[in-house]
Amino acid sequence: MSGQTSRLNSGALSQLPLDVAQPKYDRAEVRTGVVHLGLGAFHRAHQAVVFDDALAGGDLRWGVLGASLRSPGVRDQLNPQDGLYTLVLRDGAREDLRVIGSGCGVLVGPEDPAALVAAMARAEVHIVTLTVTEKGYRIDPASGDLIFNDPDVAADLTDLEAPRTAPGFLVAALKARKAAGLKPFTVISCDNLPQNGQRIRAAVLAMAGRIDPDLADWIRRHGAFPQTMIDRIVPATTPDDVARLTGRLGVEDQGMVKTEPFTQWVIENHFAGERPDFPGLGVQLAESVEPWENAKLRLLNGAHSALSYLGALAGFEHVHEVVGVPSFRTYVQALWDEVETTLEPPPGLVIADYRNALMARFCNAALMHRTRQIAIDGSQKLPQRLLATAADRLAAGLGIKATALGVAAWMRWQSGLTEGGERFEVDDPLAAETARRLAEADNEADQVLSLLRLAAVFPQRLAADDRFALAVTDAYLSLCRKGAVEAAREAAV
Ligand code: CS2
Repeated sequence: MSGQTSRLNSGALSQLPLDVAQPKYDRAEVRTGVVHLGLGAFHRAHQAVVFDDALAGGDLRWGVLGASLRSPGVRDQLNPQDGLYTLVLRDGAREDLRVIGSGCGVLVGPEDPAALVAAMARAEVHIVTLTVTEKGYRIDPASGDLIFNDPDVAADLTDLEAPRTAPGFLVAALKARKAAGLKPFTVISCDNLPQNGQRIRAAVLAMAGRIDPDLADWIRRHGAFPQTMIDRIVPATTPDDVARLTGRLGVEDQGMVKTEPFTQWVIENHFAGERPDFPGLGVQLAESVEPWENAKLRLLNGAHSALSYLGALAGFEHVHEVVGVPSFRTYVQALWDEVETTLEPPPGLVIADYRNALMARFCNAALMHRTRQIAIDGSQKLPQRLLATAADRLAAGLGIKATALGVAAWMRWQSGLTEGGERFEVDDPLAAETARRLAEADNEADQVLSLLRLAAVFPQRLAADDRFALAVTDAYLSLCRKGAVEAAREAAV
């Protein structure tokens, strides 16, 4: 990126083009009511915007202190910009720009873990939100249990002064709050995990229970871990995006995020203390989030994953290109038909409309959403996105042809080779293990059986179901012999 152009910061706001929206509230008066763990693009394009709306509405309690639990990259993007960055909304030819001002600084967990714990323990913090990706929870995807033999979890259990994991930071900060006579903060998981609130609660209680049973008891009685459904498509920012925005702004914004107009957040109505006026900010509070979550994880994310593996195997780089291929488009409808029988839609959700809207979102060419971005960490994503549908359908005696192809496409992706012969690195915590299993198997059918024995991915009951093994094997053989486009066509018949 150019060192010539100056950066977006508070001083540059007055010179921005008039069609760029920007914070109208007094940023100097903003308090830090929220700490966010895992400050990626998704948070900046979603929750940070809601808190920015709260500030714009005059409630200045909801500034966000962001934390990276890994690298300092995002701190170096945002701190020199006084926390400011541009939200770029793209839909076809339309592009709307808005500078978001809710960020109150960025800390890097590994550099100074105690500083982050102290920040989370401050009385003015009422909410801790998380987007640490599925694997950041240190939970076994198949069982939902905290992985006690994960080296970082083990380190947190022996030395909570310098936590390394998301559950570790939460436990350390809750411990400090208890000692200071404060209430717990509300923990809001914003990752695409099933029952995300219950899962992070279970991980926190499991860790706290080993460290200090009284603390675990206090968290159990006073803590709140509402379940959420969270939705907005946020492709990774590219250097081209930054260059294009620099052209519009006249200053360089290294923290920009690009996204679609659609956004949705449903939160279980259960808080430990204060919260912003979520309903007034367009956030739905619900007594039960599960029906929303299942619909979103299985329809949107399930289709996203299946389309990404199939499309990327066939050499398509972006989601809108994949759904431009007739057989992939028909395949998604077949997948959604399968999913639909497993859902109990909540009041206010009409599945037919939801499907139409999803297809339109997938077709948004201006997003340039890369299939390989979605393909990351499939072993963590498969259970909630595709396997849950398969299990429910089989329990009801129904077929799973389209769902099985999504699972088979993930297996095929683990080979690290596209249909065009291009080698790529499989970005998945189980990549080494899946590569070994694929290499050691005698034939293609054995490859499937060997991968089905991955207990961290496939619940035992499903792996042991012959109907499941057969459907996935058929789909896998069809993929190997005929390629993704033809396999998708067959799966939709
Ligand atoms: C995507 C999600 O990368 C992925 O795995 O499926 O990030 C998806 O874009 C969001 O969940 C949409 O809300």
